[in-house]
Amino acid sequence: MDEQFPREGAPAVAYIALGSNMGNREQLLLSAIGLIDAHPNIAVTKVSGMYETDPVGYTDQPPFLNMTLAVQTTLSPIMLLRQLLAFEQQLGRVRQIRWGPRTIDLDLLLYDNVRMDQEELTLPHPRMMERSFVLVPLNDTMDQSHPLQAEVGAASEAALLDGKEGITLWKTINWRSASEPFES
Ligand code: X6L
Ligand code: MG
Ligand code: MG
Repeated sequence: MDEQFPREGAPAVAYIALGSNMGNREQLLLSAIGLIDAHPNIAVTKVSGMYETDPVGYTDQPPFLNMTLAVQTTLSPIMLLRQLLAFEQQLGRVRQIRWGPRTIDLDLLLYDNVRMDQEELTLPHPRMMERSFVLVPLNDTMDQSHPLQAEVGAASEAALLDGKEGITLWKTINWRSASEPFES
């Protein structure tokens, strides 16, 4: 089987979290969206707002811009993950300190209703429900019909309301895909 085209039938819907806190953060996020959408087997269907967020984990670093995308893809979860890591490399990511500053971070959050726990990839992302900088943008892009939508919506509302999470809307962007989403 061709590794690049492992699926039959309708494309999967996946959600990807983006983060940057080095260099021209906004341009890096826009370049990442461009690379992702230009891939022949991935189409960006929704783009969240861009949020400026206080760093968590390792807090002595500059603020992040975070956002999320909804995509359609015919790649398998593992092939999508590997492609995201390749895009990080193309955008100059150098892994230095754990949880330290990065030009671009691309995390696979959800892939259809797939649950898996492998060394290379765990789905859903095991820590997404604890991270407001993921949940707030994710809520912008998640379908009403998604099984996690209510939970993500409530957590995101709480995070924005109490204001202690250090998340502010930076800007909203209009995304017009260069390619049509796949037929479904
Ligand atoms: C205790 C221990 C509490 C560790 C939190 C949380 C560690 C998140 C790592 C943690 C802990 C992470 C981003 C970030 C990072 C980002 C913002 C991580 C990995 N990435 N902060 N910190 N946005 N705002 O994308 O997510 S490092
Ligand atoms: Mg991350
Ligand atoms: Mg990552």
